[in-house]
Amino acid sequence: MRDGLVRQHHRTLRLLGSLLLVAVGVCATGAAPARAAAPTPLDRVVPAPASVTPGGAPYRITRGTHIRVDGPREARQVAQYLADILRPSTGYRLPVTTRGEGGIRLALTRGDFGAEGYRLSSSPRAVTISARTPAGLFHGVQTLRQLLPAAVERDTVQPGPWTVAGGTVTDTPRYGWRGAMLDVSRHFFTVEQVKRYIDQLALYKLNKLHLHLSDDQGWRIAIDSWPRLATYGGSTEVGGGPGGHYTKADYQEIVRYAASRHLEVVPEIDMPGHTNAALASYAELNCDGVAPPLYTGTAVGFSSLCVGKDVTYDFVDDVIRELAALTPGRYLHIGGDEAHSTSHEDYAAFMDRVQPIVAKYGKTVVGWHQLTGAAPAEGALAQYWGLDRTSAQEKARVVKAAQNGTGLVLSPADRAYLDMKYTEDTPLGLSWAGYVEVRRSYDWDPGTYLPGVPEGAVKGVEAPLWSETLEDSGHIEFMAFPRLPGVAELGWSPADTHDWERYKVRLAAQAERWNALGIEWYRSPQVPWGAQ
Ligand code: TNX
Repeated sequence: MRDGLVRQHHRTLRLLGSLLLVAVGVCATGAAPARAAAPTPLDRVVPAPASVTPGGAPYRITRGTHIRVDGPREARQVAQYLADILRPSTGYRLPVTTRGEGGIRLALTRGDFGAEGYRLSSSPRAVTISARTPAGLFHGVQTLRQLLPAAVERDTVQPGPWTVAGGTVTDTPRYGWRGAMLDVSRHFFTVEQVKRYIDQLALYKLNKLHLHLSDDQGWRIAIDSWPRLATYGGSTEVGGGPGGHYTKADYQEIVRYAASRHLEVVPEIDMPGHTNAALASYAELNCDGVAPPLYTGTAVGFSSLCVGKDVTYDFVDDVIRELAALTPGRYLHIGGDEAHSTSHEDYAAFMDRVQPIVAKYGKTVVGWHQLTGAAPAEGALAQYWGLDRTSAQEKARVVKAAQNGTGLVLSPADRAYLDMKYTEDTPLGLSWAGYVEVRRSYDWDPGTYLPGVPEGAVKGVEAPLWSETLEDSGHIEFMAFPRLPGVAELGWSPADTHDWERYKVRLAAQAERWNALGIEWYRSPQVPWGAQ
């Protein structure tokens, strides 16, 4: 009976060539499995959208669907990115066009969407994503992805149907800084591995990729004026493996790829501590003029640039100049944490000389929150990585700096550190900040986390992933999933959507997508995963 129907449609097709698109739509409808799953509800998205109005019949992607886009190259690139996701699994051509009615439409408009917001409306005729910027279109595309069945993420043809529930999502982020940090120093990760993580960050609407490019165990970026930093300082890693470094072309490839996913790269050169790799590469950077050996352990806080030597600032100037020239983004992170072998006076003096160098090369300083113990430059951001047990005095310094205009990025270690073990049984990760299960990493509010911090001082959140114990993409993913989407939601979603009971259900629904994408993840008992 169904075969007969299909044959009949095929005859119709041949007869009515000019109505090809319409006929294929009907044909696909007729051939759909009788018990097609209900489309994903519009609010089953992570991060939770700001506003959802369900209603009306769904939209279905068919063989005849086209992706219409008008506007600049960046907007067309978003359409192309969407096509690249949809084509392998649907098996449809999905041409990207500049005209035509219906279908999937990406439209740059003047609306009140903010710099990264969008509106997605879905009806039987069309799915339209409107935004003021290509970034907004891109985030809208991530929502569209999550509204389609998880099988859309596979790279072979899947049965469908490809239905999007009817209604409207209107969405805009709570914070402008929604970051993830990857430590490529303790273990080196290749450009391909970094790109894979970038794709995963994009799925949850993160917009900053902070790369921790140097530490005691390895210097990972080529600096022409100090070539041994990379060739020698980058030649090992924790455990004694071969390490590695990015050439300038590699780094630019990461920057370019991140930009194509609307993420800004924030490079970090950690100083004055965490610098053994540099000190080992150039004897003159040491106060005693003697280069220490390369370091492959995991202790912290034993190294320092020589604050009293002028050559130190020539070195910093060269590194920042070359790195700033490679970095189109606004920020440059100068680390500044755990400088335990630098006196307070030296630390403050060092930061007083280094911050103007960052400004000289057109960048804005970001530092770990110890920077608030010195004098943060005008406009600088401090990244808070304290935890519940951090001393009241240290917290007060951070709060005071925020009251005086220093912006904060929140990465509390006992909430947002993706390298903390979930439980004592977690095979990877560290536990100095305690165990951080999925609920703990999600269940806090960046807006009220540090009492006394003025409302506008919180610029956003970031999930750091330190790599002392992590060696490959599977390791990265196992620690990031499922906590990363929770931190992303804290950065994106309005505070009034925050609800663990509802979040855990939305989170559980993501697992099928991770499986389709081949992402490793931790099956936390706190989340109702169902059959996944
Ligand atoms: C603290 S957080 C560090 C890193 C370690 C990390 C391990 C911070 C600014 N410093 O050097 O890798 O803990 O969790």
